[in-house]
Amino acid sequence: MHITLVQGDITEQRVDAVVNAANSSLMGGGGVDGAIHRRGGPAILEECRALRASRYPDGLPTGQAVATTAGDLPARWVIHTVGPIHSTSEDRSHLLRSCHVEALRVADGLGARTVAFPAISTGVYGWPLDSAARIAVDAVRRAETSVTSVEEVRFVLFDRKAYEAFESALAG
Ligand code: AR6
Repeated sequence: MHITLVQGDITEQRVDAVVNAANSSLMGGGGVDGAIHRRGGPAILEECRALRASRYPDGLPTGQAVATTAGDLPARWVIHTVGPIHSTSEDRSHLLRSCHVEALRVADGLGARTVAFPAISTGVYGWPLDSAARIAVDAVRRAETSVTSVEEVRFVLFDRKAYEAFESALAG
């Protein structure tokens, strides 16, 4: 499996699956989540509503992942995961790690070969970039050792600062 970095917009990626930094409600929001629903169109929200009505009546728990159609996006699937809100009093890094591992597990189940991740939890959820980048890269590298159909994990970073944080994490 290759880990690659791109500076850009995740909604424009031609990959099998894009990962969404969602919230438990699965009903959309700002940041990556807002962009994915806007560009992907109503089919995504429709499947999210169905998931809430069936598997996740109380919402998708933090650290877990679930797939829907990608609607009008160039990707085939959106894998929604809920990152932890950063806390200075509690270590929630296992939950951020879990987002990456679970999203890859779902990708594997779908047969996805290329998967794009945003910098989960580093926007509205306030996780410091350098720390989030280390956790994300480490989680994906560990998952790499298990049998997986995923050939490329592409981190798609919105700005230069995020790109550089992931670049350092990859080099470390
Ligand atoms: N492509 C790639 N990266 C992006 C894009 C984009 N189109 N837009 C923003 N980013 P955030 P979180 C970057 O806030 O912190 C939502 O309201 C952004 O610069 O999207 O996990 C959800 O509904 C940042 O580095 O996700 C939840 O309520 C990173 O993506 C909550 O925000 C993540 O920022 C989740 O917060």
